[in-house]
Amino acid sequence: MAHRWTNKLTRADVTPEAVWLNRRQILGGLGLAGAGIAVGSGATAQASRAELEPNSWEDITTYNNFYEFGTGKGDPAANAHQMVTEPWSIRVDGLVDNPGDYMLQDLIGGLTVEERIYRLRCVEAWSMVVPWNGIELADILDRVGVQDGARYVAFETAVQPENMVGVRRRVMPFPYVEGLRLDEAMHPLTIMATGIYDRPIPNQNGAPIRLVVPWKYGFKSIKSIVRITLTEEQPPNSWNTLQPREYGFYANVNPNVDHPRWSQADERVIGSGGGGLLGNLQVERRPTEMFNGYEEEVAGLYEGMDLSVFY
Ligand SMILES: Nc1nc2c(c(=O)[nH]1)N[C@H]1C(S)=C(S)[C@@H](COP(=O)(O)O)O[C@H]1N2
Ligand SMILES: [Mo]
Repeated sequence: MAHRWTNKLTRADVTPEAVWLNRRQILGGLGLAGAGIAVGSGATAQASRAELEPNSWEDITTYNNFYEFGTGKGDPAANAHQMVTEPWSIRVDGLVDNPGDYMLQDLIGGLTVEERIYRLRCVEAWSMVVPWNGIELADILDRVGVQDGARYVAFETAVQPENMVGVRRRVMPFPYVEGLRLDEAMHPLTIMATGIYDRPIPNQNGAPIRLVVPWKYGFKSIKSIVRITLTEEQPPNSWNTLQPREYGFYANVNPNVDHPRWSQADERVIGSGGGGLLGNLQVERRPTEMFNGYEEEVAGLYEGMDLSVFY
């Protein structure tokens, strides 16, 4: 890769999880206990914000969208343990030099796993901050060899009807599919996550491997991927196919373009314990940022596109 990306959010932006991170050490500006964990100089300043906007392991793993397991926020945590994630193979096909059915480890083994602390902003106007562990998608694509003529990357989620109650109930068409333009897929912010909080990613969050594209609405970040296809034409994506008036292909986070049924100007912060309510959760609001706060890194990808319109 020409350049790797440097994190701006620190671990102090994430809910300190007792086992994993000692808040007093952060507040004291000290190092962290764990080997290989580095904390930037902004950590102390960020700590008070973290106390106002906590995101815990529990928030991240119990408030989910994963319609294969039902449409309720608690359904994935209740049902996703039924998904079989071992062995896991991923079909790589289309315009690649090395197509085939890869065992997961053969596809990602030896590639650099990094921690990426990203805000996840759902199109439903809530957000949380997640400390992912993952691999740059570009590293995987380089491994399989993208051919000239490929312009998009398509992704597909596993379908295990016997293990997925939402699939059996046909709550939407499955498999869930998504896609990125090749330059979006190759961007260093785009990762394939295999962990959270340095633990294997829980089933409800998309085990054993899912996409994370932090400047786009959460529905782009497709879970439990079993197929990656390099294409010349723009591939379909599930929510756009289902509701083209409401969900686009690009789906870049944009506070200035409202969803037809609600504002995107701000978002409810899961786990913030504020005065507002989201279902039975106490939440506060924060203003939504252009490209979810990653404008500096990604705006260049959309030069010449009219950002005041829905796409
Ligand atoms: N296969 C699949 N991937 C999916 C979804 C889904 O229903 N099925 N939901 C999407 C939506 S709308 C969001 S907001 C994120 C939620 O990720 P999380 O549960 O890890 O926070 O996953 C996305 N990926
Ligand atoms: Mo979402």
